Amino acid sequence: MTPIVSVFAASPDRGRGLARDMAVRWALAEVGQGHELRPLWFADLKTPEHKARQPFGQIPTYETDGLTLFESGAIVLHIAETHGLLPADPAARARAIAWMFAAVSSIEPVIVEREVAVLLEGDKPWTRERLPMLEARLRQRLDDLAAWLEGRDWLEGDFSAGDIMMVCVLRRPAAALLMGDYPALAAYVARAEVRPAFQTAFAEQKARSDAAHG
Ligand code: GTB
Repeated sequence: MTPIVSVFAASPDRGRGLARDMAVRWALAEVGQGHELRPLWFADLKTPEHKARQPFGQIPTYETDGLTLFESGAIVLHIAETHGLLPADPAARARAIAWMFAAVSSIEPVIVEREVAVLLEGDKPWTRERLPMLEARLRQRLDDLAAWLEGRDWLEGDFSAGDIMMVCVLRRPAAALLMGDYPALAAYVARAEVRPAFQTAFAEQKARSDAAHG
């Protein structure tokens, strides 16, 4: 069966490739696996029908041959495992998977915390005091990641699913804003963005967004 990916019918990021279906689309493009889309409006997300696919009523989901999967990281891992987007050597494979977890559990939370403080708590009295601390935490993670990437093209040997997850996280606005201070990270993201599969996935989500938003 051709896999089905649920995506926003009209992505609020207006085609910047920031919604989490981007990682799934990119992984599918890397392995040359076609897919169909299930475009959903916000009102569709919290229906029992969609919550049966995604317990939290979010996108993306992935449906294929008797499997319905949620969580972009788990979906990318499944695609990587079934289509060879991870190293064959078991130790190298485990390291690549570790980087997928690092992206979503060590790097992304400090980015999201900074974004939430500005976007959702910007009017709260404590935000002004918290922001320097949140920025310092984010910079600490970016410092360490930049040090790791020094002299490396990809996180661990060849390009892998770990890079897909990490680059998608680094493209989030709060991190993207700091890339000028991190040339090694900026170069890493740029290297990923010129990959044909990234370009394909980006163009596809942008075309859908342009059509929806006009
Ligand atoms: N942990 C889940 C996963 O990775 O799959 C998180 C999924 C998720 O957050 N989905 C969002 C959603 O469905 C869409 S991506 N939200 C609707 C809801 O919760 O009701 C959200 C998103 C938008 C913009 C950026 N950005 O600007 O960087 C990143 C993510």
